[in-house]
Amino acid sequence: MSPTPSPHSFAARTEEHLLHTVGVAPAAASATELMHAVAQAARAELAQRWVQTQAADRGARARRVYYLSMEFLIGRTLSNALAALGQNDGAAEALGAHAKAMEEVADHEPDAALGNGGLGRLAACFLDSMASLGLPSFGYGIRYEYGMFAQEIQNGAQVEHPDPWLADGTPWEFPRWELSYPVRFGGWVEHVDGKAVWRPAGEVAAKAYDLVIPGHGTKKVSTLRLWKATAPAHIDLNAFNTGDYQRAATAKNEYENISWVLYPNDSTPAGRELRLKQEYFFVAASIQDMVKRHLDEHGTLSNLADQVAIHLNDTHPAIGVAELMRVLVDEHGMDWTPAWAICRRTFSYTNHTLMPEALETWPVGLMQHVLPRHLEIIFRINKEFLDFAAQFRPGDNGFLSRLSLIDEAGERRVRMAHLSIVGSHKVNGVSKLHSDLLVQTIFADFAALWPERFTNMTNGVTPRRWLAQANPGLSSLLDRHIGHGWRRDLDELHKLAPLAANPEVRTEFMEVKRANKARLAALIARTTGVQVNPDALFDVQVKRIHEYKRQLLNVLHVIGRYQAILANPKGPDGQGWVPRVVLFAGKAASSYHMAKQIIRLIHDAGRVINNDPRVGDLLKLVFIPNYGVSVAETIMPGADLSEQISTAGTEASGTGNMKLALNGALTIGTDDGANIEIREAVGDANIFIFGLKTPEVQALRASGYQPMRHYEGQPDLKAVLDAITGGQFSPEEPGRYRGLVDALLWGGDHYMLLADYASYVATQREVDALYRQPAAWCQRAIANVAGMGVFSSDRTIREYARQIWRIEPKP
Ligand code: 26V
Repeated sequence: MSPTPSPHSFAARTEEHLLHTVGVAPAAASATELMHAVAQAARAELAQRWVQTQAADRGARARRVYYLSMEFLIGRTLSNALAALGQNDGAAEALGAHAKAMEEVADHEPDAALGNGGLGRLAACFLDSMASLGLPSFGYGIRYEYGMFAQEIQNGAQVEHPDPWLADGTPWEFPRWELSYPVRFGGWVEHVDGKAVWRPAGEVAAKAYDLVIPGHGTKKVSTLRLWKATAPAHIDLNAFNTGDYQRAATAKNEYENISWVLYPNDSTPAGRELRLKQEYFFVAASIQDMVKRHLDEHGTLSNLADQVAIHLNDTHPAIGVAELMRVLVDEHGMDWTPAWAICRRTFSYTNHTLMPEALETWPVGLMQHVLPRHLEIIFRINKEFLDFAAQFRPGDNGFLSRLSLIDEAGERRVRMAHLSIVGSHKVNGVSKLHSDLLVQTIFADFAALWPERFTNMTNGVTPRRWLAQANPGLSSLLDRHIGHGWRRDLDELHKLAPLAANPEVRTEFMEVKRANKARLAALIARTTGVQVNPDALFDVQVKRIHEYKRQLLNVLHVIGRYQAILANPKGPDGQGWVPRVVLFAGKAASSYHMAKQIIRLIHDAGRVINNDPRVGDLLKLVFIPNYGVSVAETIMPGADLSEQISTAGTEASGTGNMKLALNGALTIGTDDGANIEIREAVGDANIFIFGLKTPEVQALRASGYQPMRHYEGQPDLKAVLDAITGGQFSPEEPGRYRGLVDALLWGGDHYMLLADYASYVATQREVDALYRQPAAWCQRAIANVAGMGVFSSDRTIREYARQIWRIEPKP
């Protein structure tokens, strides 16, 4: 036991909270109870910072940005909060008194997994940067009762379980009891004296819960305000008293289910009516909240666009364009034309994917049923827009029907991306390539009308979570050699570049990587039961499972390597095989059969390879279940090789590619998304780029791609596919992967795995050759870290702030 902490110290306050807030005898506190007590001590300081930030922003009559997003993948809060508050030592002192380490205690906090993948985690990194840059800002979203599903693997297959992350309460949220807004649905619209009057059929209350997002190196914070749906009426007591419990709860559930679940699907707009209600629910509450704040501070809405920037994180909140028009025109009596000018100056929109199936459209009939007044507003916006567009290409009906907010082919549908573009003053993609492709392909007609509206903001990641918190070993190396400044100015990493030639620095760097790999190996053993050798090359592909991301291409290489090891134990060039651990993690959308089959194949192939005594440590294939922010924090620092192998032109940006390179992994990747900019930043010699480039993919597709030619012309590839279809990895069900392989051979191989296979395998050989030279590998790994400064989300947010939101970040 350490000495008693001084009475007002962080440790003393933690001790107080154990007794008074958690309500346990301090000497008997468990790790979970300690986690709550430390969190309470931190919470008090966060509350102070929140109050001060609000007062300062209000006093300065600050222009604010409101970031609307259906997803915020925050992960855990404790370690990040302690670092931001400068209380790491205080917490260590508090826990030391109970003979507990921070890591153990922090592990007891559940992840706030309020997102599917890249888009949601980007929103979380952005909040961290907005807070750290002192940007007056709010994130607005939904307080899902159940976050992203928990993934379990049963017999090699994904099984989904609910994620009741709030079941035991969270120490981090601040319920704002007085903040509740009505959100209305359905009904009809009456037109009285030229004025529209919406007669809704139902109403639900949106209640605010705040999470305080602390800035680093500043006392400023940002706010993540999440809305919970509450029914207007309580349970029906009459029904209850007659024993009809189901009916008693019907009305309550019908409304409250709006904030129950995060749709675990990023490939199809799922859930239909409920999903549309979710989108409108959080947007309507958020806009009421901003309008109220604006009126409190300014007394008029005429200057709204001068004080407010609203950002649409993808099209999910696009209904906000129609909602703001409704509020200004119907509720505040503004004329249509000035209201539209305000809207256009207020909104901006980011697109995050070119995948056609993820571009949201809503059937006109459904919109009419759920939001009849908004549909009228959308029709009027569309009419005025098409009248305007017609002046540019008179008589070109194809042009107009492609631009229209309504897709008239088949069942009429509202195109939410078109609404977002027309209602915004800026539209951006998330990497240079992606932004170029947007204006060349899906938004080409809009770009012809309004070229100046389209721009690029390459994604970034927060160095506080993805380096300082996730990789304490590398952080301390950096602190010793280049100082502490990189946390708030990631460009400082440049100072590391010359040190790559210094053998002592290289040795230190390799020791850090080795320790991180040992930590990752322990996680692999704990979660999969497979023992791996930390000295093997750790080859990592972690991300949502999707055909375009081509986890299957990676598996084909692994199986090809397995066959080659058996055929040629001395290695391809007689120098033996470089031992490899190939690691996957990621979730498949619950309805996405192909993605689930890929997970199954990884497990089936892994079982065979990992148990083959002829292979031993030379090759291991593992899948860590339930990928999420916290798992990623252990994986990123332990990777040697980062797999970023999407078909060129399909991955909008990627951000895992940035996290891995920042932690010293070398990338093997295609010329896609942000990989291209990573290559520019770290230099051609420090990255492995392979495969078809975007124009080549386009040309091959246009000229008639024939995957069968690759199968027939490449015996090694044929052997791999034959082994899979022959049931070598699924002897109990030999036909299990027929569909997967048929999609390649007979289904057109849409993502061109077979076209890139030879180039991929050849490049993997180059990876092996370099890994055999530890000093040369290490030098390149260090060059990767040194070049990653530009991928800080602070840089991204500065660009958004200056070029889109027109808010100067405070130093
Ligand atoms: C679509 C839908 C449709 C309805 C059901 C729920 C849902 C959830 C997400 C999506 C779109 C997913 C788009 C996405 O996550 N894109 C990723 O965004 C990252 C951040 O910009 C980027 O790095 C990745 O390349 C991109 O795939």
